[in-house]
This record gives sequence, C-alpha cells and structure tokens, in this order.
Amino acid sequence: MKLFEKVLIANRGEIALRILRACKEMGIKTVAIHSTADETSKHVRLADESVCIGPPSAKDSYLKMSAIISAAEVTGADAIHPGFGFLSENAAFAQMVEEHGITFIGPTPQHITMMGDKITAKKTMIDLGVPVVPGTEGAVNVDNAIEWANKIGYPVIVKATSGGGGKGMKVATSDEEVVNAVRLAGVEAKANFGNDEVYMERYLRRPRHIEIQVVADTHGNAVNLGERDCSIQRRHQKVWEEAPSPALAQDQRRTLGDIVNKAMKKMGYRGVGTLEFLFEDGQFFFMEMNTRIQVEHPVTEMVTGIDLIKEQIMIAAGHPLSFKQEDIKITGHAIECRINAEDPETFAPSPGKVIAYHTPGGFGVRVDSHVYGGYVVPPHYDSMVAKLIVHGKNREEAMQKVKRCLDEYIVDGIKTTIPLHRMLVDNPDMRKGDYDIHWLEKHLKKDA
Ligand code: MV4
Repeated sequence: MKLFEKVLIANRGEIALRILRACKEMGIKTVAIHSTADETSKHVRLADESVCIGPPSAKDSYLKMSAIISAAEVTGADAIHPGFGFLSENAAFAQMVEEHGITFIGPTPQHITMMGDKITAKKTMIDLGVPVVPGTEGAVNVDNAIEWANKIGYPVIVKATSGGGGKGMKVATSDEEVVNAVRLAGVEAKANFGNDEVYMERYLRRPRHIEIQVVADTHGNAVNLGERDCSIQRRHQKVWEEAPSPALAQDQRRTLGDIVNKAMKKMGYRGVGTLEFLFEDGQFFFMEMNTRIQVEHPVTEMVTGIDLIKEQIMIAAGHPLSFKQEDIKITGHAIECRINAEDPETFAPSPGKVIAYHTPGGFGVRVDSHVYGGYVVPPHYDSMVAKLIVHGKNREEAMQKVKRCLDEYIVDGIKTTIPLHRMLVDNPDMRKGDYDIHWLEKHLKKDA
C-alpha cells in the first residue's frame, strides 16, 4: 500500500517539528506553513518547502482554513496533519480538506462532531458500555435545574455542551446555588463557544484525571496503549504527565482497556484518540474524548515503544495497525514536564530572545522542542516551548532522571517553568505519587 508523497503540517512549534521528523523518517516530503511571526522557526527551516500564510494573529494564519488549503494545493501536498490545538478538532476543516481531494490525518468529521458535543459524547459512551459520570441525559435549564440536582445529589457541576477545558463550569452545593450556576454557566458558554446549552453531573471532590490512549485503523482494529495520569495541572493547563498512573492496579487497567477497545471498535473509530476519565475511589467515570494527538503523547510512546505520529500517518494511508493488544507491553515509567516561557511564580508569559540554550541528554531522555540558541519566542501563541520526557525502569528511576535533567537544563534570556518542576520532583507527595487534580493549585496557594 502506498504512503503519502507530501504532507502539509498545519501547525507550529514543537508539534510541527515532531510531525516533520516522523515524515522524514518515513520518506515523506514536508510542507511547513507559518505566520510572519514564525519565519525563523525550526520546523520552517527543516521542511522541504514552506508557505507563509498570514500575519501573527492565529485567526489570520493557523486558523485560516482557506489559506491552509491553498498552500496544500499550491505545493501539491496529498495529506494534511493538523497537530493539536488550532484546527485539529474542527470537523468543518477535516471535511473541507477531504473535499479538496486531500487526506485529513485524523478521524472522520462525523466522529469529531460527535465528540465535540459533550452530551452526545456521553450518550454515545453510555450506549457503548463505557462508565460515565452520573448526570443529566440531556441539557438542563433554570426551570428544571433543582429537580435534576436533587435526582443526581449535591454537589453537582454544570458544564457547557460545547465546552471542554474547564470554561463555563460551575459547581453548586444546594438548591439556592444551582439555578444561578445554570444561568452563569450558560452565559459563559455562550460567550466562549457561541452555544448556551449546559448539562449537569455529580461533582467528584478529589478525583484524579486519568486518560486512555487509543489507536484504531480502518480495518476494524482498535488497541489501547494504556493510561496517562494528568492530574497535575493549573487552571486546566496540564503541567506534568506520567505513565503508568501511580494510582492504578493492573486489573483496573485491563478492565477499562477492554471496555474502551470494544467501544472504539463498535464506533468504527479511526485514528488516535484519548478518552478522559475522572478516577475516584477505584471507579472510572468518562468525561470527554479528544479526537486529536495530544501534547502528552510522548509518555505513552516511551512506555510502549510505539511512534504515535507514524501510526496516525499509516492509519490515514489505509494501513492496518502493525500490532495487536497482546503485543502491547507497558515497560518502565515515563514522565513529561511541560516547560513554558512563563514566570515560574506568577505564570506571566515571558516571550523574548533565548540567549543560551543547553538541553539535557543521556539514557532515557527526550526533549521535544523547537527552541534553539538565539530563537525568539513570539508573544502571540501558547507559552509551551519544550517538553522534557524521561523514561526509567520504574517510577523512582524516572523521578531521579527528571531531577538530574532539570539540573542540566539551561535556558537563558527568558523565564521558564523549569524551577516549578524542580519543586515538584523534590516534593514528598509527588515522590509518592500521592496527588489529585487539586494538588498543584492547593500547593501553590500554601506557598504564597
Ligand atoms: C469534573 C470535575 C469533578 N466532577 N466533573 C475540568 C475540565 C473539564 N474537562 C472537566 N473538569 C472537571 N470536571 C465532575 N463531574 C472536576 C473537573 C476539574 C478537573 C478535571 C480534570 C483535571 C483538572 C481539573 C481541575 C478542576 C476541575
């Protein structure tokens, strides 16, 4: 079976470089697109061709569908990889790409749409036998809010149907609060997503965020690559991810994995995907499914030995998966530290010129980054500039490796969150793996 001749990478920064590297190893030519703010970016220099598609503002460049499709047509690209963020979960874009005779490296527009609507996503998962957070089966409004909340039991959380990432969420603990929570969540949802529809769930007080990586091909095969624990986050931005989760027992992993594989097969899912769960008191509750490659995919790659970007490309070209579930063995432990160009105490963005840049190295060490000495971090985009990923034979070794690597890492000229990670790796709770989704924010408050 044929692969692609030329892939256009519809993204920037470290993920554009990550995709470019996979393409090169597969003998596929690459096209970089970039805004005027990213002319000096590493993926632009390393690509076979590049097209400037607009000014710095993402809405006029990385989000501009017509400009991206034109760039693909002009360069003769036969596939587009959307990366994450930007247009990666935009069904209209996936559809438009396919209508131009170009392959979208990702799921079908139908599956993107289905999972983008959080009520539909939950309904779908219930029908497929996946355990979900108990809640309303459809939308709630100010008139039925109290009735639903009493059926579910307090505390409850109100979420936007078109949401995700925490915007438009409100917690209520009583009849007095719940009507207002529904009203406020609706207003926030309208402002952020252009849709005021909201739904309600039982609020879990101290869960962990555990997500399962799945891979499915167009021949009916679906395999899961285990979980990632992403509980260490601040304001819904993940900071530290690891695999396997320190909180899971092997039988819990196996049981959920089997459920997820069956669900993906029944759905006819295609591509890579992630099912997000809350995990509390030994129970899993589905929240959302992401239909893109995720920032934290490297931790899964490190413990499975599978290159997820290459798999995405192979699946899009119609190849069957090269492995079965029985072939997947989770080996050792991987940790990813997201390094942002931010003040480590105030988290204020810190764009600017990187004067000196020295990355750690050695056995089991991987740095995914587009930064180089002399690179100027532009102020227009996400502040993540590097991911330090380590792999050790067990969690203790991985922690020691993180610590050693952070001590080796030098970034001069801009502020980064490296000191935050130094604090994390030395913390006794973190050493034990004893944390939940609120741990980091509570810990930062204590220090302030
Ligand atoms: C929840 C929850 C507790 N109970 N749902 C936040 C982002 C969005 N994807 C869902 N979120 C949550 N949903 C129920 N029923 C707590 C959160 C939550 C959270 C979840 C994962 C990681 C970090 C979080 C931080 C605050 C709240």
